[in-house]
Amino acid sequence: MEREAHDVLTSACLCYAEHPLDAAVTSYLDGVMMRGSTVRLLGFGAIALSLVSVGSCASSGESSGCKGACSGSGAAGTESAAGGGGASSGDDSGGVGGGGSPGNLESGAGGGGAEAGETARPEGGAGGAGGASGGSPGTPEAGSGAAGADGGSGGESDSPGTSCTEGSKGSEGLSCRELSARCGATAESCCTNVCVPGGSFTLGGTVTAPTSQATVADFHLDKYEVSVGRFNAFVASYDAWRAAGNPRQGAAAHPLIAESGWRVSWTALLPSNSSILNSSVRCGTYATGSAGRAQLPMNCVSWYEAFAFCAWDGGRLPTEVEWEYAAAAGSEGRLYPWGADPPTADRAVYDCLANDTPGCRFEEILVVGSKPSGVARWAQHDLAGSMWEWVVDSRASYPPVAVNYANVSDGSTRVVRGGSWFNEAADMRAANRLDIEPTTRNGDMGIRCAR
Ligand SMILES: [Ca+2]
Ligand SMILES: [Ca+2]
Repeated sequence: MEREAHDVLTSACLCYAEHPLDAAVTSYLDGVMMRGSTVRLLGFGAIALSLVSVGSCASSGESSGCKGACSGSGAAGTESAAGGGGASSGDDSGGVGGGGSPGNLESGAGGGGAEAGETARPEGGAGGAGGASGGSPGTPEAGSGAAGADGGSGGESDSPGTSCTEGSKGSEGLSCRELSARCGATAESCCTNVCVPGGSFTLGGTVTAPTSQATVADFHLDKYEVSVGRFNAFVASYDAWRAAGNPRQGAAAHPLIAESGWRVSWTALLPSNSSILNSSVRCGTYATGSAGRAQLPMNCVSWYEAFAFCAWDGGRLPTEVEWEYAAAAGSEGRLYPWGADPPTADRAVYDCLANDTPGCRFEEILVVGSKPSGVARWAQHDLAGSMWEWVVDSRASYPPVAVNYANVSDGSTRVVRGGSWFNEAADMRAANRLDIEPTTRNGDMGIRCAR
Protein backbone atom coordinates (compact mmCIF):
# COMPACT_ATOMS: atom_id res chain seq x y z
CA MET A 1 0.00 0.00 0.00
CA GLU A 2 1.11 3.46 -0.51
CA ARG A 3 2.84 5.13 2.19
CA GLU A 4 3.33 8.49 1.06
CA ALA A 5 3.72 10.42 3.98
CA HIS A 6 2.12 13.36 5.27
CA ASP A 7 2.97 16.88 4.92
CA VAL A 8 2.38 20.14 6.38
CA LEU A 9 -0.96 21.59 6.01
CA THR A 10 -1.23 25.11 6.82
CA SER A 11 -4.20 26.39 5.14
CA ALA A 12 -7.79 25.81 5.71
CA CYS A 13 -8.02 23.04 3.26
CA LEU A 14 -6.43 19.78 2.78
CA CYS A 15 -6.48 17.55 -0.13
CA TYR A 16 -6.41 13.89 -0.38
CA ALA A 17 -7.49 11.51 -2.94
CA GLU A 18 -6.86 8.50 -4.95
CA HIS A 19 -5.54 6.39 -2.20
CA PRO A 20 -7.81 3.91 -0.61
CA LEU A 21 -8.21 5.28 2.81
CA ASP A 22 -9.79 3.72 5.77
CA ALA A 23 -13.31 4.98 5.89
CA ALA A 24 -12.73 6.17 9.39
CA VAL A 25 -9.76 8.21 8.34
CA THR A 26 -11.60 9.75 5.49
CA SER A 27 -14.40 10.63 7.78
CA TYR A 28 -11.98 12.13 10.19
CA LEU A 29 -10.37 14.24 7.54
CA ASP A 30 -13.68 15.44 6.33
CA GLY A 31 -14.51 16.44 9.83
CA VAL A 32 -11.35 18.39 10.13
CA MET A 33 -11.87 20.07 6.85
CA MET A 34 -15.36 21.01 7.63
CA ARG A 35 -14.24 22.91 10.60
CA GLY A 36 -12.12 24.92 8.35
CA SER A 37 -9.42 25.40 10.85
CA THR A 38 -5.76 25.26 10.32
CA VAL A 39 -4.73 21.72 10.41
CA ARG A 40 -1.64 19.76 9.95
CA LEU A 41 -1.51 16.07 9.78
CA LEU A 42 0.89 13.89 11.50
CA GLY A 43 0.47 10.31 12.21
CA PHE A 44 -2.46 9.86 10.04
CA GLY A 45 -0.46 10.85 7.10
CA ALA A 46 1.79 7.95 7.54
CA ILE A 47 -0.78 5.54 6.48
CA ALA A 48 -2.14 5.89 3.09
CA LEU A 49 -2.62 9.50 2.70
CA SER A 50 -0.69 12.08 1.04
CA LEU A 51 -1.45 15.57 2.01
CA VAL A 52 -0.12 18.68 0.56
CA SER A 53 0.05 22.18 1.64
CA VAL A 54 -2.30 24.56 0.08
CA GLY A 55 -1.94 28.16 0.49
CA SER A 56 -5.11 29.78 -0.19
CA CYS A 57 -8.06 27.58 -0.33
CA ALA A 58 -10.93 29.49 0.94
CA SER A 59 -12.18 27.61 3.84
CA SER A 60 -15.67 28.37 3.06
CA GLY A 61 -17.60 25.45 2.71
CA GLU A 62 -15.82 23.14 0.46
CA SER A 63 -16.05 19.78 1.87
CA SER A 64 -13.96 17.67 -0.28
CA GLY A 65 -13.15 20.68 -2.22
CA CYS A 66 -10.18 22.82 -2.70
CA LYS A 67 -8.89 20.41 -5.16
CA GLY A 68 -8.17 23.01 -7.67
CA ALA A 69 -5.77 24.64 -5.38
CA CYS A 70 -3.99 21.60 -4.33
CA SER A 71 -0.50 21.33 -5.35
CA GLY A 72 1.39 18.29 -5.81
CA SER A 73 4.28 19.16 -3.77
CA GLY A 74 4.62 16.83 -1.02
CA ALA A 75 8.24 16.83 -1.01
CA ALA A 76 9.62 15.83 2.16
CA GLY A 77 10.12 18.31 4.76
CA THR A 78 10.41 21.15 2.45
CA GLU A 79 7.16 22.70 2.99
CA SER A 80 7.07 26.07 4.21
CA ALA A 81 4.67 25.86 6.86
CA ALA A 82 3.11 28.94 6.21
CA GLY A 83 2.12 30.07 3.07
CA GLY A 84 1.29 26.97 1.71
CA GLY A 85 3.92 25.06 0.32
CA GLY A 86 5.15 25.75 -2.79
CA ALA A 87 4.90 24.50 -6.09
CA SER A 88 1.51 24.26 -7.07
CA SER A 89 1.44 22.12 -9.95
CA GLY A 90 -1.94 23.12 -10.74
CA ASP A 91 -2.90 19.66 -11.09
CA ASP A 92 -6.11 19.33 -9.47
CA SER A 93 -5.97 15.81 -8.84
CA GLY A 94 -6.61 16.25 -5.33
CA GLY A 95 -3.17 16.49 -4.37
CA VAL A 96 -1.86 13.18 -4.36
CA GLY A 97 1.07 14.69 -3.01
CA GLY A 98 3.37 14.45 -5.67
CA GLY A 99 6.34 13.03 -4.32
CA GLY A 100 4.99 12.02 -1.14
CA SER A 101 8.37 10.88 -0.48
CA PRO A 102 8.54 8.86 2.53
CA GLY A 103 11.35 10.93 3.53
CA ASN A 104 9.21 13.24 5.22
CA LEU A 105 8.78 11.10 8.09
CA GLU A 106 11.88 12.61 9.15
CA SER A 107 9.75 15.04 10.09
CA GLY A 108 11.21 17.99 9.96
CA ALA A 109 13.55 17.38 12.16
CA GLY A 110 15.78 15.18 12.41
CA GLY A 111 16.11 13.80 9.46
CA GLY A 112 18.72 14.31 7.38
CA GLY A 113 17.53 15.80 4.44
CA ALA A 114 16.25 19.08 4.12
CA GLU A 115 16.23 19.95 7.62
CA ALA A 116 17.58 23.25 8.07
CA GLY A 117 17.52 23.44 11.58
CA GLU A 118 14.35 24.89 12.18
CA THR A 119 12.27 25.56 9.34
CA ALA A 120 8.80 24.97 9.75
CA ARG A 121 7.17 22.32 11.42
CA PRO A 122 7.31 19.22 9.54
CA GLU A 123 4.06 17.72 9.60
CA GLY A 124 1.50 18.02 11.89
CA GLY A 125 -0.77 16.36 14.02
CA ALA A 126 -4.14 16.20 13.18
CA GLY A 127 -6.91 18.05 14.29
CA GLY A 128 -6.31 21.01 16.28
CA ALA A 129 -9.17 22.00 18.21
CA GLY A 130 -11.77 20.04 19.58
CA GLY A 131 -10.95 16.81 18.24
CA ALA A 132 -14.15 15.09 18.17
CA SER A 133 -15.28 13.96 14.84
CA GLY A 134 -16.02 10.55 14.01
CA GLY A 135 -17.82 8.53 16.43
CA SER A 136 -15.27 6.76 18.31
CA PRO A 137 -16.07 3.21 18.52
CA GLY A 138 -16.28 1.14 21.44
CA THR A 139 -16.57 1.93 24.94
CA PRO A 140 -18.03 5.21 25.31
CA GLU A 141 -17.84 6.39 28.68
CA ALA A 142 -15.90 6.41 31.49
CA GLY A 143 -13.04 8.04 32.51
CA SER A 144 -13.71 8.48 35.90
CA GLY A 145 -14.96 5.78 37.87
CA ALA A 146 -11.49 5.26 38.82
CA ALA A 147 -10.29 5.56 42.20
CA GLY A 148 -11.99 8.46 43.53
CA ALA A 149 -8.88 9.65 45.00
CA ASP A 150 -8.78 13.28 45.05
CA GLY A 151 -5.28 13.74 45.55
CA GLY A 152 -4.85 17.26 46.18
CA SER A 153 -1.26 16.74 45.80
CA GLY A 154 0.49 19.87 45.15
CA GLY A 155 1.69 19.95 41.70
CA GLU A 156 5.15 20.99 42.51
CA SER A 157 7.35 18.07 42.14
CA ASP A 158 9.10 18.32 45.36
CA SER A 159 12.65 18.45 44.47
CA PRO A 160 13.28 15.17 42.86
CA GLY A 161 16.88 15.65 43.51
CA THR A 162 19.50 15.50 40.88
CA SER A 163 21.31 12.31 41.54
CA CYS A 164 20.38 8.68 41.55
CA THR A 165 21.97 5.30 41.14
CA GLU A 166 21.81 3.63 37.77
CA GLY A 167 18.97 1.18 37.66
CA SER A 168 17.41 2.23 40.92
CA LYS A 169 13.74 2.96 41.03
CA GLY A 170 12.20 6.21 42.08
CA SER A 171 9.01 6.80 43.96
CA GLU A 172 5.95 6.00 41.98
CA GLY A 173 3.56 8.45 40.53
CA LEU A 174 0.35 9.30 42.28
CA SER A 175 -1.61 7.80 39.42
CA CYS A 176 -0.75 4.28 40.53
CA ARG A 177 -1.72 4.72 44.14
CA GLU A 178 -5.05 3.06 43.64
CA LEU A 179 -4.54 1.51 40.27
CA SER A 180 -5.15 -2.18 40.01
CA ALA A 181 -3.88 -2.57 36.48
CA ARG A 182 -0.31 -3.73 36.14
CA CYS A 183 2.06 -3.30 33.25
CA GLY A 184 4.79 -5.16 31.44
CA ALA A 185 5.77 -8.78 31.26
CA THR A 186 6.25 -8.99 35.00
CA ALA A 187 2.98 -7.28 35.83
CA GLU A 188 4.69 -4.52 37.73
CA SER A 189 3.43 -1.09 38.60
CA CYS A 190 2.60 0.95 35.54
CA CYS A 191 4.37 3.82 37.30
CA THR A 192 7.69 2.05 37.61
CA ASN A 193 10.48 4.45 36.84
CA VAL A 194 14.17 3.92 36.62
CA CYS A 195 17.22 6.06 37.22
CA VAL A 196 18.95 7.23 34.09
CA PRO A 197 22.46 8.17 35.14
CA GLY A 198 23.50 11.47 33.67
CA GLY A 199 26.33 11.99 31.27
CA SER A 200 27.29 13.54 27.98
CA PHE A 201 26.45 12.53 24.47
CA THR A 202 26.00 13.83 20.98
CA LEU A 203 22.49 15.11 20.64
CA GLY A 204 21.25 14.42 17.18
CA GLY A 205 23.33 11.34 16.83
CA THR A 206 24.55 10.52 13.42
CA VAL A 207 21.47 11.46 11.56
CA THR A 208 20.53 14.93 12.55
CA ALA A 209 22.36 18.07 11.80
CA PRO A 210 23.39 20.15 13.45
CA THR A 211 24.26 18.08 16.41
CA SER A 212 25.03 19.29 19.87
CA GLN A 213 27.24 18.20 22.69
CA ALA A 214 24.80 17.68 25.46
CA THR A 215 25.04 16.86 29.11
CA VAL A 216 22.24 15.78 31.36
CA ALA A 217 22.07 15.25 35.09
CA ASP A 218 20.68 12.08 36.61
CA PHE A 219 16.96 11.72 36.37
CA HIS A 220 14.27 9.09 36.62
CA LEU A 221 12.23 8.22 33.59
CA ASP A 222 9.05 6.19 33.62
CA LYS A 223 9.44 2.74 32.13
CA TYR A 224 6.10 2.97 30.38
CA GLU A 225 4.09 5.48 28.51
CA VAL A 226 1.27 6.83 30.60
CA SER A 227 -1.53 4.30 30.44
CA VAL A 228 -5.22 4.96 30.18
CA GLY A 229 -5.70 3.69 33.72
CA ARG A 230 -3.21 6.21 35.03
CA PHE A 231 -4.77 9.03 33.09
CA ASN A 232 -8.23 8.12 34.27
CA ALA A 233 -7.01 8.45 37.83
CA PHE A 234 -6.00 11.98 36.89
CA VAL A 235 -9.43 12.64 35.45
CA ALA A 236 -11.01 11.40 38.65
CA SER A 237 -8.86 13.72 40.72
CA TYR A 238 -8.93 16.61 38.35
CA ASP A 239 -11.66 18.78 39.82
CA ALA A 240 -10.29 18.65 43.33
CA TRP A 241 -6.80 19.26 42.10
CA ARG A 242 -7.85 22.28 40.09
CA ALA A 243 -9.96 23.59 42.91
CA ALA A 244 -6.88 23.52 45.09
CA GLY A 245 -5.20 25.96 42.77
CA ASN A 246 -3.27 23.58 40.58
CA PRO A 247 -1.29 23.55 38.51
CA ARG A 248 0.62 26.30 40.23
CA GLN A 249 3.07 28.69 38.72
CA GLY A 250 6.39 26.91 38.37
CA ALA A 251 4.99 23.45 39.03
CA ALA A 252 6.78 20.44 37.66
CA ALA A 253 9.89 22.33 36.72
CA HIS A 254 13.13 20.61 35.92
CA PRO A 255 15.20 21.15 39.05
CA LEU A 256 18.13 22.53 37.11
CA ILE A 257 16.37 24.50 34.42
CA ALA A 258 14.95 27.90 35.18
CA GLU A 259 11.55 28.79 33.84
CA SER A 260 10.79 25.21 32.94
CA GLY A 261 7.75 24.88 35.16
CA TRP A 262 4.09 25.55 34.58
CA ARG A 263 2.99 29.06 33.70
CA VAL A 264 -0.35 30.19 34.98
CA SER A 265 -0.98 31.83 31.67
CA TRP A 266 -1.41 28.30 30.31
CA THR A 267 -4.05 27.30 32.78
CA ALA A 268 -6.82 28.68 30.60
CA LEU A 269 -5.74 26.17 28.00
CA LEU A 270 -6.62 23.27 30.24
CA PRO A 271 -10.13 21.88 30.36
CA SER A 272 -11.96 23.66 33.12
CA ASN A 273 -13.35 20.51 34.68
CA SER A 274 -13.05 16.75 34.56
CA SER A 275 -16.08 16.31 32.39
CA ILE A 276 -14.60 18.47 29.68
CA LEU A 277 -11.25 16.82 30.11
CA ASN A 278 -12.84 13.45 29.73
CA SER A 279 -14.61 14.38 26.55
CA SER A 280 -11.67 16.30 25.14
CA VAL A 281 -9.50 13.23 25.02
CA ARG A 282 -11.91 11.46 22.71
CA CYS A 283 -10.33 12.83 19.64
CA GLY A 284 -11.58 10.34 17.15
CA THR A 285 -11.38 6.81 16.01
CA TYR A 286 -8.07 6.09 17.61
CA ALA A 287 -8.68 7.63 20.99
CA THR A 288 -7.71 5.17 23.67
CA GLY A 289 -9.09 6.95 26.69
CA SER A 290 -11.94 4.81 27.86
CA ALA A 291 -12.65 2.54 30.74
CA GLY A 292 -11.65 -1.02 30.21
CA ARG A 293 -8.46 -0.10 28.45
CA ALA A 294 -6.34 0.56 31.46
CA GLN A 295 -3.12 -0.75 30.00
CA LEU A 296 -3.32 0.91 26.64
CA PRO A 297 -1.20 4.00 26.16
CA MET A 298 -3.15 7.21 26.64
CA ASN A 299 -3.36 9.43 23.59
CA CYS A 300 -5.27 12.46 22.35
CA VAL A 301 -3.81 14.69 25.02
CA SER A 302 -2.60 18.20 24.39
CA TRP A 303 0.82 19.30 25.53
CA TYR A 304 -0.83 21.24 28.32
CA GLU A 305 -2.66 18.19 29.56
CA ALA A 306 0.47 16.09 29.31
CA PHE A 307 2.33 18.67 31.36
CA ALA A 308 -0.50 18.87 33.90
CA PHE A 309 -0.74 15.11 34.17
CA CYS A 310 2.93 14.74 34.99
CA ALA A 311 2.73 17.60 37.47
CA TRP A 312 -0.23 16.00 39.25
CA ASP A 313 1.49 12.65 39.16
CA GLY A 314 4.51 14.04 40.99
CA GLY A 315 6.75 14.19 37.98
CA ARG A 316 7.35 16.43 35.01
CA LEU A 317 7.71 16.20 31.28
CA PRO A 318 11.18 15.14 30.23
CA THR A 319 13.30 17.58 28.35
CA GLU A 320 13.97 16.79 24.74
CA VAL A 321 17.60 16.17 25.58
CA GLU A 322 16.75 13.81 28.41
CA TRP A 323 14.40 11.91 26.19
CA GLU A 324 16.99 11.45 23.49
CA TYR A 325 19.69 10.62 26.00
CA ALA A 326 17.58 7.74 27.28
CA ALA A 327 16.59 6.60 23.80
CA ALA A 328 20.14 6.76 22.45
CA ALA A 329 21.60 5.06 25.50
CA GLY A 330 23.65 8.12 26.31
CA SER A 331 27.21 7.95 25.10
CA GLU A 332 26.52 4.70 23.28
CA GLY A 333 24.72 6.81 20.76
CA ARG A 334 22.36 4.08 19.65
CA LEU A 335 20.44 4.64 16.47
CA TYR A 336 17.37 3.09 18.06
CA PRO A 337 16.64 2.51 21.71
CA TRP A 338 17.64 -1.14 21.45
CA GLY A 339 20.69 -0.62 19.28
CA ALA A 340 21.62 -0.34 15.64
CA ASP A 341 19.42 -3.03 14.20
CA PRO A 342 16.40 -1.84 12.29
CA PRO A 343 12.95 -1.92 13.80
CA THR A 344 10.96 -5.10 13.64
CA ALA A 345 7.55 -5.98 14.93
CA ASP A 346 9.25 -7.60 17.89
CA ARG A 347 11.00 -4.42 18.90
CA ALA A 348 8.44 -1.71 18.51
CA VAL A 349 4.79 -0.99 17.96
CA TYR A 350 5.06 0.79 14.65
CA ASP A 351 3.96 0.89 11.07
CA CYS A 352 0.61 -0.66 11.85
CA LEU A 353 2.28 -4.02 11.96
CA ALA A 354 0.64 -5.27 15.09
CA ASN A 355 -1.61 -7.50 13.14
CA ASP A 356 -1.84 -8.71 9.63
CA THR A 357 -4.75 -6.66 8.57
CA PRO A 358 -4.02 -4.18 5.87
CA GLY A 359 -3.99 -0.60 6.89
CA CYS A 360 -4.14 0.72 10.40
CA ARG A 361 -6.68 -0.31 12.93
CA PHE A 362 -7.38 0.58 16.48
CA GLU A 363 -6.46 -2.93 17.55
CA GLU A 364 -2.92 -2.20 16.49
CA ILE A 365 -2.44 0.02 19.49
CA LEU A 366 -1.03 -2.41 22.02
CA VAL A 367 -0.76 -2.26 25.77
CA VAL A 368 2.28 -0.45 27.08
CA GLY A 369 5.39 -2.55 27.44
CA SER A 370 4.41 -5.05 24.77
CA LYS A 371 7.80 -5.20 23.12
CA PRO A 372 10.45 -6.22 25.64
CA SER A 373 12.90 -6.87 22.81
CA GLY A 374 12.91 -3.17 22.15
CA VAL A 375 13.67 -2.03 25.66
CA ALA A 376 16.12 0.81 26.00
CA ARG A 377 19.37 0.76 27.94
CA TRP A 378 17.79 1.94 31.13
CA ALA A 379 14.68 -0.21 30.95
CA GLN A 380 12.21 2.11 29.27
CA HIS A 381 9.75 0.47 26.92
CA ASP A 382 8.23 1.93 23.80
CA LEU A 383 10.48 4.95 23.54
CA ALA A 384 10.38 4.12 19.87
CA GLY A 385 6.89 3.66 18.61
CA SER A 386 3.54 3.15 20.26
CA MET A 387 2.82 6.84 20.91
CA TRP A 388 4.82 9.95 20.16
CA GLU A 389 5.71 11.45 23.53
CA TRP A 390 5.45 15.10 24.42
CA VAL A 391 8.56 16.67 25.86
CA VAL A 392 8.78 20.00 27.56
CA ASP A 393 10.66 21.88 24.86
CA SER A 394 9.53 24.24 22.20
CA ARG A 395 11.16 23.49 18.91
CA ALA A 396 14.46 25.13 18.21
CA SER A 397 17.77 24.33 16.67
CA TYR A 398 20.07 22.77 19.18
CA PRO A 399 22.69 24.97 20.75
CA PRO A 400 26.23 23.74 20.10
CA VAL A 401 26.61 22.90 23.74
CA ALA A 402 23.63 21.95 25.84
CA VAL A 403 24.08 21.40 29.55
CA ASN A 404 20.91 20.63 31.45
CA TYR A 405 19.19 22.37 28.64
CA ALA A 406 15.66 22.76 27.46
CA ASN A 407 14.20 25.33 25.15
CA VAL A 408 11.64 26.77 27.52
CA SER A 409 10.55 29.61 25.35
CA ASP A 410 6.84 29.59 24.83
CA GLY A 411 7.09 28.81 21.18
CA SER A 412 4.35 28.09 18.74
CA THR A 413 5.09 24.41 18.72
CA ARG A 414 6.24 21.78 21.18
CA VAL A 415 8.22 18.70 20.45
CA VAL A 416 7.11 15.09 20.40
CA ARG A 417 9.55 12.21 20.18
CA GLY A 418 9.81 8.60 19.24
CA GLY A 419 7.39 7.98 16.42
CA SER A 420 4.23 6.03 16.79
CA TRP A 421 2.29 2.93 15.97
CA PHE A 422 1.36 4.68 12.74
CA ASN A 423 4.82 5.56 11.59
CA GLU A 424 7.49 3.90 9.57
CA ALA A 425 10.83 2.63 10.69
CA ALA A 426 12.73 5.84 10.13
CA ASP A 427 10.63 7.60 12.71
CA MET A 428 11.77 5.15 15.36
CA ARG A 429 15.26 6.62 15.46
CA ALA A 430 16.34 8.01 18.76
CA ALA A 431 17.34 11.32 17.24
CA ASN A 432 14.17 11.90 15.28
CA ARG A 433 12.29 15.08 16.11
CA LEU A 434 8.88 16.38 15.36
CA ASP A 435 7.09 19.43 16.61
CA ILE A 436 3.52 20.41 16.59
CA GLU A 437 1.17 22.93 18.07
CA PRO A 438 0.70 22.28 21.75
CA THR A 439 -3.08 22.18 21.57
CA THR A 440 -2.96 19.32 19.13
CA ARG A 441 -4.61 16.07 20.00
CA ASN A 442 -3.78 13.06 18.02
CA GLY A 443 -4.43 9.36 18.13
CA ASP A 444 -0.76 8.68 18.13
CA MET A 445 0.55 11.18 20.65
CA GLY A 446 0.82 10.40 24.32
CA ILE A 447 2.82 11.00 27.47
CA ARG A 448 5.78 9.72 29.44
CA CYS A 449 6.84 11.43 32.65
CA ALA A 450 10.25 12.04 34.08
CA ARG A 451 10.96 12.70 37.75
CA1 LIG B 1 -1.97 -3.50 9.99
CA1 LIG C 1 6.62 6.00 22.45
